[in-house]
Amino acid sequence: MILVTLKRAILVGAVALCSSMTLVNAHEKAPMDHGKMDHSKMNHSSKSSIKVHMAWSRSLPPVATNGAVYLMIHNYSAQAETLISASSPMAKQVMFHRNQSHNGSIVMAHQDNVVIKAGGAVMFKPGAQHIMLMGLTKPLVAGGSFPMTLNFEHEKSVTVTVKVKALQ
Ligand SMILES: [Cu+2]
Repeated sequence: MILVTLKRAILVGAVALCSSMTLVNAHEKAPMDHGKMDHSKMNHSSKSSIKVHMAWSRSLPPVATNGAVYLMIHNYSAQAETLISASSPMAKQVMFHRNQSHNGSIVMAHQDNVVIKAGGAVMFKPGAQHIMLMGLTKPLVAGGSFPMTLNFEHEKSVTVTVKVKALQ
């Protein structure tokens, strides 16, 4: 399972905090043992947290011009988060789509953004909400993978590895 979190960003913050603490304690005889600091508690006190996992894409014939990415976004923060854009070297443009019924047929409707409720999650899955790779730059080959960056309104961007799976 792919689990990409904002741990790195949180870690940077924690390191910065440790550095300032080191400065504060520099003149004391017994400097604080940073190894004993509970960094997990600091993570939980973080204002917001976005986790993206299970990112995958379906392999397609080389003639395919567009593809789709499916994944799940969890919002562990106390405020709603909005996914505002996404990008990947795999496509010229990345869009958010929702399948809608229109005059008796299913069409893909473009979404400018996707809101993830506080404490909620949004799932992009086949036949429903999905992330569209418009203008593939390379074929989607089973067994391969590629990066995708998700940009949020409040949180820092999250880059996930998308695994390409064969159609079953
Ligand atoms: Cu689509």
